[in-house]
Amino acid sequence: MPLAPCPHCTERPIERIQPRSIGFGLIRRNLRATVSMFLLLCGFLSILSEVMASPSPKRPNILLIVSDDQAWTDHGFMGHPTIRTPHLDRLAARSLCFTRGYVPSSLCCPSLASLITGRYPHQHGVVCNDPARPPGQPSSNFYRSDAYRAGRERLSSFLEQTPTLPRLLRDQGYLSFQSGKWWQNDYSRGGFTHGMTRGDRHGDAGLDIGRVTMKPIEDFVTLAEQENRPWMVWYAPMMPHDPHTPPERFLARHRGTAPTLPIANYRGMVEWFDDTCGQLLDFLEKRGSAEHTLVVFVTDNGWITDPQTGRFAPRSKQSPYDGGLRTPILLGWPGRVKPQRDETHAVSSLDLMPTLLRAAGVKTPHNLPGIDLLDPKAVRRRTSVSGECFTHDAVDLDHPESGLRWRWIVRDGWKLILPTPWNEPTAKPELYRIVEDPFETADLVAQHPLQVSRLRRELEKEWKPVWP
Ligand SMILES: [Ca+2]
Repeated sequence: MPLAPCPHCTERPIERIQPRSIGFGLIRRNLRATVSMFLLLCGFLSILSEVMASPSPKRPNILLIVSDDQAWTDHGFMGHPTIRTPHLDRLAARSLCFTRGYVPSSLCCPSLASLITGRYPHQHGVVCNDPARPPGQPSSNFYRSDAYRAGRERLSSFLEQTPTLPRLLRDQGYLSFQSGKWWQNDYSRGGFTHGMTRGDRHGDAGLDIGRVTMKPIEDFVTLAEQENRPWMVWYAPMMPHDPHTPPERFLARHRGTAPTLPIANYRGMVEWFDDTCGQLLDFLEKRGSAEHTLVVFVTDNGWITDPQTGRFAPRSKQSPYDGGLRTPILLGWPGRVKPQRDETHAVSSLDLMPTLLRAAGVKTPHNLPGIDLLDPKAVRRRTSVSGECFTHDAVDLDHPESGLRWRWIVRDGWKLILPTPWNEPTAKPELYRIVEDPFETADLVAQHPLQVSRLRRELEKEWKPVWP
């Protein structure tokens, strides 16, 4: 019976050969049939591989923009009176924009590890920036020691034991690229297929991104799209993080208007960072990739500039206050996510893992604490957001609770900060009406003891750490 011609080649229709007699004609016909079958098989395999590699409309590219050490207030779209961020403003205008976002920890390394695993630091184990340092040893010596490398190695192994966003995406055909901050040795340890960082503390060559060049990301996107593969980019430049060294074109306007030069330098850095985000967004638009790309923005932790020293002020980075924990969270996906500003619901960077996996059509690991931010019902149903802050250097990597300084929870407009007796022995619980008092000026713990007990119980339902 004649079969239909192969639509992907010019071969004649294949016929089933009936043996009639042994002879040259039969051999020739058999040979022709074998060649035809081979070509048909090649065509089939080629179609199959194309189907498996093609990004379907439900498998967007993912661009994850992670700013480093930036206060939630310091964007044009968040209402800052002086800082101009036209490119992130443009992204915010076309995004689902949560203004009340949080990271679980106000310390860089645990925050980034939570972002990429969707789990609290005590769950993935990366609770510190650095391993435990012997008393009295200067950090510069420690960073070159075997003990440091062994601790770093241990921390990286934790991320190999925990499902990560790039690893789960890779298993479904995505290519992924790490650039900027990355603490877990080689980028492959987190499951990235491509990247810049090979293992020196928090980024080595990866830290050139943004400050020196954007080309590695552009090259990666070009490569992934040439291979017809969906992609994910981790753009986590050390910006506006110090050193605060903005080019003059970003600094000039602030030099005369900021209260001090350190604040002017920081503001210039924010604008420089914004400019690099604009370069990325423009690049995607020019390539025609923007409409297939889900762009996310989040900050790893907050920052408030000390006006004199230029270092971080109290109540920002490494603190349990909103100056260290709060961040806007943006999700922009043209034609798929309705632009909207949500100033009501508290959300978390822990939500990004389930949100992005679901958007990519990838099965979400069970027991993740986060929700899908693109599901309005889930956003409305959730009652609280919480987190935990740890010491900069680990105390004991086998016992995450050993380095715990504070836990915190936001629920029903309240925020409770709960200090840990073994690391903050003189601190007391603090309670704020966080919506009306976003800078945490009026501690209401004495007036509302029942509220304190209620929120404490809520926290302890999930985890009740004890140490030693
Ligand atoms: Ca940071």
